Amino acid sequence: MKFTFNRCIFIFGIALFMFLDVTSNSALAMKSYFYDTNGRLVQESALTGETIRYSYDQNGSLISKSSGESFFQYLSAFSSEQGQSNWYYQIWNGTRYEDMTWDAVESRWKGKKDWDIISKEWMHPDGNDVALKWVAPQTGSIRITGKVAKHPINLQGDGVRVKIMKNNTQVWPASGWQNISGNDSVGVTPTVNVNVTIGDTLYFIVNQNGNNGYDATTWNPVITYIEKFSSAFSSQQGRNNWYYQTWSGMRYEDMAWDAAESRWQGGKTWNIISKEWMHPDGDVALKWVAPQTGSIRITGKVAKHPINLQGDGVRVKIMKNSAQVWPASGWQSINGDDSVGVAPSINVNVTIGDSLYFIVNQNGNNGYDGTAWNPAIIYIEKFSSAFSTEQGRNNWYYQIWNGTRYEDMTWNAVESRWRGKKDWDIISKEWMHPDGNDAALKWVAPQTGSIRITGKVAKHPINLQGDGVRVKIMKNNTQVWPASGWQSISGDDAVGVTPTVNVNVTIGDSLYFIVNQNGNNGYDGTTWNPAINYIN
Ligand SMILES: [Ca+2]
Ligand SMILES: [Ca+2]
Ligand SMILES: [Ca+2]
Repeated sequence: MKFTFNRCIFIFGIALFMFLDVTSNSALAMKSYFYDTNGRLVQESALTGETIRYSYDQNGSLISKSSGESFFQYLSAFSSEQGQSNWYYQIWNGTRYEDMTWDAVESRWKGKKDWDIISKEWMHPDGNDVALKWVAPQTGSIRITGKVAKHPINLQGDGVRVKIMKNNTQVWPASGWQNISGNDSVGVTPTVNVNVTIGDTLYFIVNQNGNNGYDATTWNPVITYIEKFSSAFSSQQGRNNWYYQTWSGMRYEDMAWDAAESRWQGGKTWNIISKEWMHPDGDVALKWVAPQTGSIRITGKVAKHPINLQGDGVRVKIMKNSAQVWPASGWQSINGDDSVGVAPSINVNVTIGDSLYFIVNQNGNNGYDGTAWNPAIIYIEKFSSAFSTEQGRNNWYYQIWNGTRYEDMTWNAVESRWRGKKDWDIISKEWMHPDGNDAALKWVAPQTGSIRITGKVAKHPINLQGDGVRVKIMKNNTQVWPASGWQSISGDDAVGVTPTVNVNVTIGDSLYFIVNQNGNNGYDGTTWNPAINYIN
């Protein structure tokens, strides 16, 4: 059903509009809105990829609004701007990637040679390979899908060869090229899972094979962040970083895949983990192994399954390795008839290889103990993912610098933003504004190591006037970017700059992302979305 629905959208096309969301006081959220041909909103995506999907019945009535996984699709993101929605249009000349240029007359991208082309519907190589590039806006695990095939009006010639790279490493096929023969309109659909760090680059490359006659190729890559367990569920242990286990009281043991029932089966009859529910016969445990070091947020409701609302209930907890992380101690009880359940929201620092266990215990007996638990895990180094109403939450603080010292701002619940001493000392999720005082985002290192700081800073699109701002990054009392003085951002600079800085930090070190008003404070709304990742 979902497939059919999506397919309709793809066939008839999606109109993409970007505008400023002014529906709330906090305002100013840059989002992309996707509509179907009937003008119904079908997807709402923040620049980080955080996505809400809307579904409708045949009468056009809204039937669901759900937080989807962060989701990036080339076809709906196609743009006349390099980098828009994280996509770039390039050629590979055998030595390096080069940006294509937009051909406004033909509404498509062109490279150095006549038939180096990327349009919304097809790619065409010409000696040079053509490459669709996608840059990861956040750290996490992704799944890459999307069919590649010859274009229906070019079903001749000696075909093309395709592959997917992550930075300089090939991720699909295992080696060499995937051949697509000249008349192959069916093509192939890769399914590849890859861990990415913010800033990592994927390339979807088409090579002409032999000659370039009739080489138009359709490729619609789809990239989905799969931190949510239900999106990552698999019939293989360890796939997407998830494992399916039982806990004997002494040790964890892998379950076995039951192909007939499409679920995991432990040693006892009712030790079961399916995509929709877990059932203990003793304890069952979902295990997630951190693919990289960083700070994560764990959410996701746990409740009794709707068809098992009887019995003496279950008990649940979350462990990191052998230390309990939720609840504070003991177990969280879920009553037999509790279909509402509880939704933990926990922030934890992990080192690559750390294990999280989501454990369900049968409590009393195991009658009717089917339990629905859909843990979601996201890395929260990116400020926009970590923004909070609490100082220090997710390691971020909201401050002013008054020329002498840093002072905490206070949360304004009405406006959903942080406020300092003066009227325009403001930090919201989407923008910062100085007012005599500098506005300062502070991040405190949760562990010792080497980090990379990235994330664009620019004037906010609705404040493109005035004498601009000045920005810098400090580590404790030492400036780390720019080399000295300030980085100026002129009043109308919506493009801005993206620092890339590597710094060693010791646990407890503070980084400050500082915006100074420069001259006066008129129109000084500034977007800055720092991303911090441990790189060791
Ligand atoms: Ca060819
Ligand atoms: Ca029970
Ligand atoms: Ca100014």
